[in-house]
Amino acid sequence: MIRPFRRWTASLAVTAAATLAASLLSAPAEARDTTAAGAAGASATAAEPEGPEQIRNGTFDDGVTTPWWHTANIAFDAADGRLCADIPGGTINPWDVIIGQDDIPLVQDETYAFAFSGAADPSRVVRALVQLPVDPYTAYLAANPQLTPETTSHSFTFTSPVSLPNGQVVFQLGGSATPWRFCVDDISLRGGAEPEEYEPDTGPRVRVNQVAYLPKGPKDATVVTDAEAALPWQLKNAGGTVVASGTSTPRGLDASSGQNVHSIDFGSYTTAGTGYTLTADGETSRPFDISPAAYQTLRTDALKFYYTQRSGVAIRDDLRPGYGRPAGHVGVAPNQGDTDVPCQPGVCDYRLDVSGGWYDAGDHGKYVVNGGISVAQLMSEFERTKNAATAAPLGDGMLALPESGNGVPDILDEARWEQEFLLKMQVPAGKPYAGMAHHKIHDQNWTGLPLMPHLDPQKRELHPVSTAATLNLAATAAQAARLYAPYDAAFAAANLSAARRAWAAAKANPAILASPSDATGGGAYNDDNVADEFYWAAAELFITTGEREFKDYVLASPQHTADIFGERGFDWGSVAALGRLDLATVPNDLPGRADVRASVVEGADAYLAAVEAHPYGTPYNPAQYDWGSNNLVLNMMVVMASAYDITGTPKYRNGVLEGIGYIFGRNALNQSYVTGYGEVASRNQHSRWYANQLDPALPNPPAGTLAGGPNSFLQDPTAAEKLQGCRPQFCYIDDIESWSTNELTINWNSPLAWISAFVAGQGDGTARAAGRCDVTYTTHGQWPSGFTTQVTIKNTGTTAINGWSLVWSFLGGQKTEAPWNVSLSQSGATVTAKNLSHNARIQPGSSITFGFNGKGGVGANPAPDLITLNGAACA
Ligand code: 9MR
Repeated sequence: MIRPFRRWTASLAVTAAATLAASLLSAPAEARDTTAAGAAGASATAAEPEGPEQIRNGTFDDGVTTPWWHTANIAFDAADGRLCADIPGGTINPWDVIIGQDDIPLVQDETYAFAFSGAADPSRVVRALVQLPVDPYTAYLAANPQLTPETTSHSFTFTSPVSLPNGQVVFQLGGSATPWRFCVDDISLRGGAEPEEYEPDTGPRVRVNQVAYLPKGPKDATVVTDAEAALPWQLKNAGGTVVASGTSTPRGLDASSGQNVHSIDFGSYTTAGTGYTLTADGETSRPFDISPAAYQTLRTDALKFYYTQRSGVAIRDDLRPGYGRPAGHVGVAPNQGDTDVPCQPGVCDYRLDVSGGWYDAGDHGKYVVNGGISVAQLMSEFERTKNAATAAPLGDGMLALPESGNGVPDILDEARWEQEFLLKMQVPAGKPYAGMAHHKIHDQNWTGLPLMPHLDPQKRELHPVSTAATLNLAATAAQAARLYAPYDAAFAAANLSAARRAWAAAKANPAILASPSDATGGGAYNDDNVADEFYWAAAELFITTGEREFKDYVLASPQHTADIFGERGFDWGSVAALGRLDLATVPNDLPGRADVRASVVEGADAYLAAVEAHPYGTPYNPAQYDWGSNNLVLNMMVVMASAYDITGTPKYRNGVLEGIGYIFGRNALNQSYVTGYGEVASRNQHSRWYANQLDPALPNPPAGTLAGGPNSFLQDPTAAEKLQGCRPQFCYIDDIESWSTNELTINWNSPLAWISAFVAGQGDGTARAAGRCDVTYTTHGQWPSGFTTQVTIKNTGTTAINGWSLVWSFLGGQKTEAPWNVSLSQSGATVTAKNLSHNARIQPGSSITFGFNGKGGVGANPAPDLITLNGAACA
């Protein structure tokens, strides 16, 4: 995976309908053209106000065009130190062709001078606007200067009737029957207040996990101080009584924050309670709990996030009070999709119904590669409940979904919403590239904020197929085939067939890469290395089917043995870890599986060492933080948690419990990155419909929404303006306009959900009890319609077992029948075996044996990794 950094994304483009509304509704404050060269015959008086310059890059001196954006029907360049574009003929309205700049602050009652020099060849009248960036696009200045082949200067003054952080300057250039060329230079908007220097409020210098520590888990904090020597600290309960004290450990200068810091370990204090504070160096931390309770709600909130991201269906206010909204993109005007979507011109000659799925993020786009990792992580969160000793059940009814009560675990209902969309993105049989998946579907042009999904008037388009998207489909469909088999055999079979078709198509087209420049109206999600996607898909297909072709591919792939747990974790573009983790944690018969499991533990060792080395306890410590750094932190914790599931060794679990502190407030900004969790938390994530910061009538993101997190590359204008020179941990701002540091996405909430379920499963943090049983589970015969299995339980403890209940899960759709020496019941893939009266008692050192016939299951039928006896895991 190699991804470009420093990409400026044009976040907005006005729409024809909305701009029409603006031009009808609004009257400019003043639009007097004081044209220097006299093209319009006006006087050459210079415009009045002399305030600070509000336009960024108005002179194009460096030959760069950022942060200017344009509609998709033109290209522009600044090669000769001014901005020029060939404007096509044949458009109808002025707003059919636009060049603009966003995020221009306007201050109410301030007077501004807007000026530029421009040329049109042949001559044209253009529209120059300073306006509200969203419907109703109110114009505060609307001018119609005439431009000629000879460059002329134009200036205008107006008084802003509003204060706005995100005003917009646009040149509307459409409406000409014939083509012409437009050039502009020295664009200036002077006036208003000097932009305030941004200084984050980081509160007290003692930094804690503001959400909660587990009573029996590790408890670490960080204090920012000039002191070189150890400092005394005190832990106080809600009543202010000191309940523990000690001294800090000086940690020196932390490069990720530029701060001199000490760490504090108060893990020996284990009493549950709320409202604790930690005091050191004269500063008192924000309050926190010592309790597992918050993680019980977070594990559901982090998953509930997905229902409100759903496209193609009305969000019910009774299920999410305050978040109900009409169905988005179901073909009801002004929406144009997604029930009958064409391809981009020249890409295909058919249309697809690609309605449904989740919106990717704060935009209305839907992208297969990002949907892929998201749905995979949700499915893996569920699959973990079948295979991990400390996973709490994820049942039906826990997420308040429309599907709640249907007998299927809610997390699978939610994941299915996306998986069904991914299946729809596959090219139908008989068409070119049949079996491949379209990379993405999104608006033709970027839309502005706020914009409810059902109000998006943009044309929706399918973009070309890609090998990466196709392999995402193969991997998730293969995983879905085994997980949904107990609940819906037809859906499982459809997934397996789609996965096989996708795999074959990807093998036949192994290098169709998404273009990095395909980023108008939606993200590019380009990835020029798909070896990891091939590996992930082969791993899932092998786990589900057990078939030779996939086993051979996995074993031959260099990805299988490569060190894939690097210092930047993994994410949507580097997915080998998804395959490796599933091969390690989901039962399968791969030769050398012990080495696969060992490789995960080795990766976890490196992350654990990084947690311990970092004074803020994060495993993520590159010199520069990436876009979505919080999801990288959380994915590293998935590796540590998996090592705990594999080994049962408490240090890996403790690494996770310490590492989450960084996400929940033990960081340089002293804030939690999860809405609704922690005393001070992100709440203005970039989103077109949770845009409360721009429109108080709209909500903030729901509780349990993760923010992208610090991004050293400052890839949006707000970050670039406010965070220049930031140390990595400071490269974040809780501002809705900062999409490169503060967006929300489906693939960032998925590791949050996974990890909060892991933490919730740890109860109060007491290390899990070792079982006193040794179980052998042997499938003696396997034939097309069934199998026969024998199970022996040996009591390895020192006292008699008197009555037993043994629990394990099948990989897929297997069902038990014809038991002997045992009473069996099954829910989904999970079987509970109970003793009969004659074999209830097992003496120390003795064994009992029972068996059953089974049927069903379309593929592999491995022995389970996890069998519990009376609640404790057997060896
Ligand atoms: O998460 C993506 C990040 O890894 C990329 O560096 C970045 C630039 O291509 O794009 C991010 O994804 C955004 C996508 O392009 C559009 N939807 C919102 C995504 C999150 O910001």
